[in-house]
Amino acid sequence: MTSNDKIVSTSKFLSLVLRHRPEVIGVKLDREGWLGIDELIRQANARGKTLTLELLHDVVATNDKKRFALSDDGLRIRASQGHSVSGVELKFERKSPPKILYHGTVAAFLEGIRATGLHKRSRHHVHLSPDEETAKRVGSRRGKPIILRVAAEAMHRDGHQFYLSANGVWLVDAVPATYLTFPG
Ligand code: HQG
Repeated sequence: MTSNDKIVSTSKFLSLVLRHRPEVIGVKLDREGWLGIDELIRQANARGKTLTLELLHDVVATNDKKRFALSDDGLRIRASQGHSVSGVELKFERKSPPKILYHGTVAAFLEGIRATGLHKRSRHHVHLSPDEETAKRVGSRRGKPIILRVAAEAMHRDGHQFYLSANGVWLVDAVPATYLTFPG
């Protein structure tokens, strides 16, 4: 089995290529974010990044957030969500959300969020978590996490569309501040 360090560094590399900057290894994702595995391995290796089919399969199988998925025929790979690259639009499943969803962030962003709600910034959607624990982990990437509650059911009733990614992340275009509850 591949070492954890190798899995983590490969996962980061795949996030870069499959979500944000495929051009770093000279490849293009298709409209739905897929990239041929042969091409990915060939192009990565040509640029000095050791990548094998076995390593890719290990990363897909063990990834903590199930970030990557293989096509049914096993020939292509894509990120399940989190893209910022242009020209890619995954067909997410439209779904009615639960009453409450959560968003993990940090104190430095609160003033902006109170003023204008949650924006997607460089990604294609605002990401919301199904539970507080997950939101805490998302916020922790930037410092001490702050958890916001999102009145998802009310938002949906008012006409906002919600999507659920294959790996369980809830996605929306934006969250107006009126649907947010701030802690404290
Ligand atoms: C903040 C990771 C000021 C927002 C995670 C967030 C997630 C505002 C940051 C996924 C704002 C955007 C996504 C406003 C939003 N004023 N700040 N009006 N509106 N923000 O990384 O949700 O590891 O694009 O609070 O686990 O942090 O990559 O989004 O802090 O699932 O698989 O702007 O990325 O997954 O940051 O994280 P991001 P996120 P992976």
